Amino acid sequence: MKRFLAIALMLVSFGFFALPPAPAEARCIITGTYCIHEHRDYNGEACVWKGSVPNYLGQTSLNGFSCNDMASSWTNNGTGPIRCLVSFMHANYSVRMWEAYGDHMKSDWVGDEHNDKASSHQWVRC
Ligand SMILES: [Ca+2]
Repeated sequence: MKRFLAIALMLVSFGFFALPPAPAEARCIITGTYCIHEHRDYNGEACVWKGSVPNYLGQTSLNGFSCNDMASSWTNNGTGPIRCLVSFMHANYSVRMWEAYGDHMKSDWVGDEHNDKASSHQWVRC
């Protein structure tokens, strides 16, 4: 038993039983923000944005990441009458891809056609 405890303590100290990191979604709960996630299912790095962003390139989001041509899933936490959102393939709101509205305020996968392409988004009146 002592040997088992010693081994267990050693494994704990090496981080074998550490909890996995929280999914990126957990960071995307701030009211009034839009999050794009690097991978499917809200995983990987995330960019948290407030307001419309005409060009992700060279822009640092609220949490310090840049996410041009990186979005694979997204979460919209918008509120108020301008809580809906349109995502675009290119800068300056060019070529619509997906929309956040009504009950469709998050997506765990943008689809092959739209993966890693988002470059701007615009908040719109619902
Ligand atoms: Ca793009």
